Amino acid sequence: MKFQTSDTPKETQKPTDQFAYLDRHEREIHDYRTVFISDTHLGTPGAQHEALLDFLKHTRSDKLYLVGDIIDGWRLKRKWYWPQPHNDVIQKILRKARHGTKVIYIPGNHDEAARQFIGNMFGEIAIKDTDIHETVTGIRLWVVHGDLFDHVIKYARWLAYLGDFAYSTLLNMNKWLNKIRRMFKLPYWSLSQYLKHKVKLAVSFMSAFETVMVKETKRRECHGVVCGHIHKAELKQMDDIIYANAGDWVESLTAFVEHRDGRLEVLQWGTHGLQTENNIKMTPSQMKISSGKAA
Ligand SMILES: [Mn+2]
Repeated sequence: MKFQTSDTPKETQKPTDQFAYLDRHEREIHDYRTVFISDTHLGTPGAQHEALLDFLKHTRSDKLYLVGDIIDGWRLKRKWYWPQPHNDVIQKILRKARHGTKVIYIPGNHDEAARQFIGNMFGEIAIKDTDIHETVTGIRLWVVHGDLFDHVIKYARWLAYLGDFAYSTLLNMNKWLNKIRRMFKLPYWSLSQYLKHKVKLAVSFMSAFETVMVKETKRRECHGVVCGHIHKAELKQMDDIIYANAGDWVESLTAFVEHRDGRLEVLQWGTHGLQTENNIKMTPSQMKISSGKAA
């Protein structure tokens, strides 16, 4: 009898995560001055920990901002869900902090329990309500999760309740849909992202959110804002104010970064790591900054 043990076809080895395969190859570590991530929602089945861990492994920065809804305390309170990979993500962040990355954690509404520790240090991680980040070219960015202005937005409250239920159902459907898509070798596609663009109410809520954030940024005499909360990555100028949203890691798998030369970019992390097409970019010369507000 002859067994071909060494020639087991790759398909049957079935790596438990899609990035394990990529890790057998040498992969570049992308270097940034600052990285912002938000809405990772660890502690929920929707959190895409494989992609997030892969992102953290293959990026480095002087500063890492965690812009809220990092651990989903709301959902954990209702139902405990904490698999090992979620621990790995936290460990990875702690290790970065130990090895010199300045980590700043700004709690959101889903991890509002952490708000009682604002002003304290959690090991090497600073917990802050909001922060002002200055880019290498002197652009002052106000960093905040964004939920605190929900009350100014019409419908936001009931939308949040209804949304939470509908959203987790949708994310579940999304997971199954993409399992099927993977079987047919189709790329990842977000059902909820798609619907969000289609549903009029959601669209008007998101534009109202952006308007409020820009108004608040002006009031704080900053050149721009970096937030999260609405799970829609964005980088644009509104009224000479830079509006940046880091997106999320339950569906869009995005981060907001500052390059070493001050360029700003929304990154998308795909099944093959950093995606270079369709990223939203802004060079310092493109930034229209109203004068008189410079730092
Ligand atoms: Mn939030």
